[in-house]
Amino acid sequence: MLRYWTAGESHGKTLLALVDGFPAGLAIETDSIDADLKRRQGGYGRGGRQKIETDTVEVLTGIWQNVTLGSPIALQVINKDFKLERLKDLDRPRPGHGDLTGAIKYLGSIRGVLERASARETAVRVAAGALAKQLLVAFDIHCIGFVAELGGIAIEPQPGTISEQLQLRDESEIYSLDPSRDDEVKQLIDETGEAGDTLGGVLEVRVEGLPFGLGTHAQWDRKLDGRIAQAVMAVQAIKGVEIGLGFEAARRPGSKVHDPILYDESQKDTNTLGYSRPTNNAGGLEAGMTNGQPLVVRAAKKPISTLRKPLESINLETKEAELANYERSDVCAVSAAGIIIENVVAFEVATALVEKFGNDSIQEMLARRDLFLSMAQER
Ligand code: EPS
Repeated sequence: MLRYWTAGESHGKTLLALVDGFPAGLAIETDSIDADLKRRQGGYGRGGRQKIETDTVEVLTGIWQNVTLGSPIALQVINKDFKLERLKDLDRPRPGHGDLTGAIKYLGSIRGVLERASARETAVRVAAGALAKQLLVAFDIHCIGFVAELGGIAIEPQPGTISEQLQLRDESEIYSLDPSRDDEVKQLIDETGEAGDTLGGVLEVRVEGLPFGLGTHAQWDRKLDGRIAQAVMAVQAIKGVEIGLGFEAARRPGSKVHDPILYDESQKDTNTLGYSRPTNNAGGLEAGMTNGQPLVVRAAKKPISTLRKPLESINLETKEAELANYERSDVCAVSAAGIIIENVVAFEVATALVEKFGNDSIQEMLARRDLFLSMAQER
């Protein structure tokens, strides 16, 4: 079983991810983990914190001479803005953050909840996902996460291969797949920031090169669509997840939803085993299993809840009506969320990959993948 946990507070000493069940024998490049950490810090509309931090990963355990050992891998991203001991508590909870509910649930301070609820923790989720992506690349599986909509502006992705689209995303300050729309979106972010407000958006993740049969129909908690939905929904500020057509599938008749099945023998040796689908409304998943088509996941991110022009709140000490606390924050972290969602989806795909092909060593996994493909071709 491949899994991970994280630890750390937003302004605490450090952030940690403990990745357990990662196969032995994979050469790891920390540079590509760092590249994703840098991307996560970027995107237009970020606040002052990102000028302080320069996130890089430190591998503490589980890798020797750049190669995974099959033992737990501890990843660390140190907080430069470590000041937790000096920080005061808040008294006026911010609507939309965990402040009020957390202080009541734990019978404690707002600070004690917000520090862990903060999206700062996603730095190490990205590190764990970027590690998992290196496992996926060994199977020629590639992922991209991008901004499909920001503050109500839809940005149609330009078509292309994943590597072309990754390049396009790097050209966009919004991390969309159409950099020509950047100015319009940046203007909206600027105007919103000047008004003391914040913006949300819609992220899309695509994963290509998936073999048939990752995940299973056989038990609810092992269905890959369910696992992806949990991982994505568990990212800070995500309020909705769709796979393939998502909610739109509910509005159409079956003939306009389901993807017909075609066969072309010349493609028998590929991951698709020769089966093609003229549409991919299922988003690559049927009955909780990958169906040889690209995985398509979308997520709705709400606007950041720390508003420079705060909403009404209650002072928890006096119970008097007052405006919510304001702490330095971002106007828009939608672009960063595209990177985060890409990495959490990648981790779930890697989890399903090791469930299908084992997780002792990368060599055995690849041999088992080849054996499975040759057996499936004969099916
Ligand atoms: C966050 C508040 C801000 C964000 C933070 C998430 O941090 P700070 O209070 O230090 O300004 O910038 O995100 C990050 C620090 C990050 O690295 O993504 C929050 O309250 O959720």
